[in-house]
Amino acid sequence: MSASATALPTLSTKDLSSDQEVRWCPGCGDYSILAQMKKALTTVGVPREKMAFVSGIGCSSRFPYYMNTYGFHTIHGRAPTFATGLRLANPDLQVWVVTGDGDGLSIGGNHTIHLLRRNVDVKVLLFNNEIYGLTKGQYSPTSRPGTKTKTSPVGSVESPIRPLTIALAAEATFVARTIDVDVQHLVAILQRAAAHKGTAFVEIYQNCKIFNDGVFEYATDKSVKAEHVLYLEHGKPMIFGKDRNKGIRLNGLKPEVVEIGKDCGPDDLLIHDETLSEPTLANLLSRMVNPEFPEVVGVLRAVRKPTYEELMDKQAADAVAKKGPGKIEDLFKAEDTWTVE
Ligand SMILES: Cc1ncc(C[n+]2csc(CCOP(=O)(O)OP(=O)(O)O)c2C)c(N)n1
Ligand code: SF4
Repeated sequence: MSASATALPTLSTKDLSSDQEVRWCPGCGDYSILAQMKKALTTVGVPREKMAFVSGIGCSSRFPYYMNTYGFHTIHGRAPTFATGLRLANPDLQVWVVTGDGDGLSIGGNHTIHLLRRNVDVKVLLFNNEIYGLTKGQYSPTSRPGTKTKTSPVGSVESPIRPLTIALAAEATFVARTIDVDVQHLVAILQRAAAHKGTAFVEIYQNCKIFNDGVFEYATDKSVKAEHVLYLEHGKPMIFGKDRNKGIRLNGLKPEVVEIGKDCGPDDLLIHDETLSEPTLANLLSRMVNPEFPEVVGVLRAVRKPTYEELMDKQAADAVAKKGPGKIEDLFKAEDTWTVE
């Protein structure tokens, strides 16, 4: 094989930028995610004509217009379904879904869950701003209790969905969280998602400057974030805090915040293992919510299981091996037909 046949394509962020004018509000967190996505994709070794972005409806769902790749702006909540068909029909495409908390967890919650349980090789980026941005600020399934909006003027009384807990309940094989303004972390997580074989689910905390400004300030403000964010690292103890003196210990089935040197030694802390096939620990991490706990960012779970495509290909190959190639006419004329009289 010649060297040129094996060389990986070299892309610049400019190659990945479309000629469309970006129409998000000034200061929207979506700008950073777009910029980091382009950076991440320059390193994954996939030509841009082999990448496709699929979205539903929402501000976040304008994303495909701004990428110089294939893109599909589809119907509200249905991006996972389009992405599944696209990927199954085009096994050499790298397929990304970009969705919002309303699009992916409210109208499209069902579709998201079924993509995850099937483990189709698609990467889902859920931009979580805890609000409906495009429709001008109604509360969403991830809004905190007490969130005041036009549709909840005296505060929402609903329990918010935890996106990562939902993904783990659907047995997702790659589950991660990152933050729009944490640029290096965001790039690294996008690269990990790109490399994962199977459905990757990434929740990105995204600031909606206009309708929910500062909702993740505890996790983004440099003066306080160390106390509220725990960076997960595979094989490392769970430590956080400005002085790196706090950690997470397991007390029976409950995680608890402890002070190192006062409540316990460093060896008593939980060690992060993203490869556990049993998702209970990842589930506990996904349920840690500010202010009681630091919120985790990083990869909660990364396991390899057969993808939907692999299972489908094997099933077809087994059927051909057992019964021969078969013909469509034989299928139509098969005995299992009914006559409606
Ligand atoms: C069938 C249908 N129902 C409702 C709407 C109105 N609608 C458009 S976008 C949206 C939610 C957007 O919120 P989110 O997914 O969180 O995205 P964001 O705009 O915050 O990025 C809704 C309810 C629609 N376009 N179509
Ligand atoms: S409404 Fe919010 S999410 Fe939508 S573009 Fe503006 S800042 Fe971004």
